[in-house]
Amino acid sequence: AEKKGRVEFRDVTFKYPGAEAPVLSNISFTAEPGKTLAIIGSTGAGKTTLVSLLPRLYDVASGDVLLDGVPVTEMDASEITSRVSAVPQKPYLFSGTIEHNLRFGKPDATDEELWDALETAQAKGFVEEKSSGLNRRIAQGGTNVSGGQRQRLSIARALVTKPNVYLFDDSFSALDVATDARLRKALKGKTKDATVIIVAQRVSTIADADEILVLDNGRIVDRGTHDELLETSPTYQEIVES
Ligand code: DCP
Ligand code: MG
Repeated sequence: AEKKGRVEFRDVTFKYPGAEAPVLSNISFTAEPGKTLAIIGSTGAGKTTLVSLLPRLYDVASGDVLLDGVPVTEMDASEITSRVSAVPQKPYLFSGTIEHNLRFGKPDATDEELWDALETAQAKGFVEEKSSGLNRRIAQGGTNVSGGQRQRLSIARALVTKPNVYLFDDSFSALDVATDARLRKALKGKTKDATVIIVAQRVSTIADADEILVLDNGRIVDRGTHDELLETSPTYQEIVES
């Protein structure tokens, strides 16, 4: 069967409600199933805004965001949620058990699926270390787990839903470089048929992406693979050296 999850932005411009200037201008790109698209750029460049347009946290001012050729503005919320899993830059956990948090997007997931997702997200050891396991309680806002653990549980939650598209907004930044690398390797095996879009701060996180978009001030200023950008993009070189 044909793989699903092709994401296309066509000349997208976006302004926050009430703002004068657009924070995104003329954004066009395609992300294909089985591939990883990365987005990098300085703080305030518009990365989070860009990835929030696919799950329709906001709608575009002009242009189109399409999922498998259909504008997301024509899809209902439940279809988008079942097909697109977003791990937000500031992941949230609910007060309740780890199990409750993981099953959020797929209530009928089996325990095996939950453990499998935890293993990929490098969070299995953390859950196993207490005898309460999946029944361990998370405080409201996830305040009784560390930032890195919150990120990994949030990644596991996204994996449980088995979507067509994964959006990771700076999801690996709280992890040490070795855990980041292990997690992304495990992730690769589990997301082979899906479209993966990764927003990152660290070049090491995205160096192996199929395509990298360099975002600056709401515009895509350069695009290519890591090796291509090292040759052609002063903005990318600056990020590499920072
Ligand atoms: N912005 C806004 N209103 C919001 C969110 C953001 O006016 N609710 C503005 C702040 C920035 C611009 O939009 O000028 C882009 O913000 P992003 O959060 O999209 O930027 P990044 O995700 O690239 O920044 P960071 O790397 O800090 O996460
Ligand atoms: Mg951001």
